[in-house]
Amino acid sequence: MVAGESGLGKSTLVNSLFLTDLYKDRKLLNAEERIHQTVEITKHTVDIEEKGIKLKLTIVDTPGFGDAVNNTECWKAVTDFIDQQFEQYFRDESGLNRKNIQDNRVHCCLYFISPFGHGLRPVDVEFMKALQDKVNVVPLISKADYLTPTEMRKMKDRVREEIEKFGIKVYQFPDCDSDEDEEFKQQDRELKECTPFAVIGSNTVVEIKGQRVRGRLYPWGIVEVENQSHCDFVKLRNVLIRSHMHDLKDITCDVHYENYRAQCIQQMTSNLTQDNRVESPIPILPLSTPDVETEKLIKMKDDELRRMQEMLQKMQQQMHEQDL
Ligand SMILES: Nc1nc2c(ncn2[C@@H]2O[C@H](COP(=O)(O)OP(=O)(O)O)[C@@H](O)[C@H]2O)c(=O)[nH]1
Ligand SMILES: [Mg+2]
Repeated sequence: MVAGESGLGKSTLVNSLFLTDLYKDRKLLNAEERIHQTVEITKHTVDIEEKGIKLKLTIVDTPGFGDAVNNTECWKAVTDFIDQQFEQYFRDESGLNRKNIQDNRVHCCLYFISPFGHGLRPVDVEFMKALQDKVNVVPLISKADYLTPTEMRKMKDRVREEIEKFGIKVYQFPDCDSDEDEEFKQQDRELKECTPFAVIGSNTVVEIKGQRVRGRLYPWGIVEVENQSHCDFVKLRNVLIRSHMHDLKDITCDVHYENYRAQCIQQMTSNLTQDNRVESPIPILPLSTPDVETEKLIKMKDDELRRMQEMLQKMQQQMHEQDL
């Protein structure tokens, strides 16, 4: 998923990242084919092949904030969308056809930071905080071609410091195993030092020395999306679909989804313990069939309730006898 302010190049980057094949045989996109402003959450599914393994990747593009006059809670549509995917998964998991669940949970959110400012803005801090317990947040500095290498280094340092200062939980690249070879460890170190990744997106293919590459053509030269000395695009793509894809999925499943699931079960049980004659203010999730664990929890709560009622009756009886 991509999120962040409008106009930072989210849709363009998504195109550059995964939709390459769509444009394989074309030279330059004409005006009508250029990306339009994103006005609603849209999903694209692409088939990619990585080392002979076929993957179905879903990309969720979100309309950027900043176009509206009031940006209060501008992350709501995005966090709601993430919750909806968890809810669907929770229902499917509790249903009969548990083996064939389609996993639409959001495994990663690329959060775009503007290269024009001085680090994070308050809205960035709030947006990322709203996301941090629901999804793996990977912050990116967009439109890297706007900054010189020195400016970019400063910007990265600043964003890293502010993430720390404001206590924002972004995706943590896992430590690499101590038995890995030195070259791998070095690459891993470089990767971590490079964060937050600076990226450049482009929908156009330009020709450099007879080779067609994705790039941006300026009067003074060409910026190449996949040139590692121009930006971190290649690193980002590797992280997402090669090196860290499994980790992103694992964290989603073990941490973010578990959080959601625990909250759901808590809500369900608190609904059940309320007097059932009184209409519950929080609607119980209309699950098709509760799974074994949920049923166990419900039974436990029922037993507890029964015990409490018995105790209450006994106490009342004792009080009554004392009165007599
Ligand atoms: N200089 C520069 N411009 C970019 C880059 N990526 C996108 N743009 C341009 O920024 C504008 C907004 O891009 P878009 O992808 O629609 O942004 P979104 O609103 O975040 O989805 C378009 O004119 C793009 O061509 C980039 O990396 N560098
Ligand atoms: Mg867009």
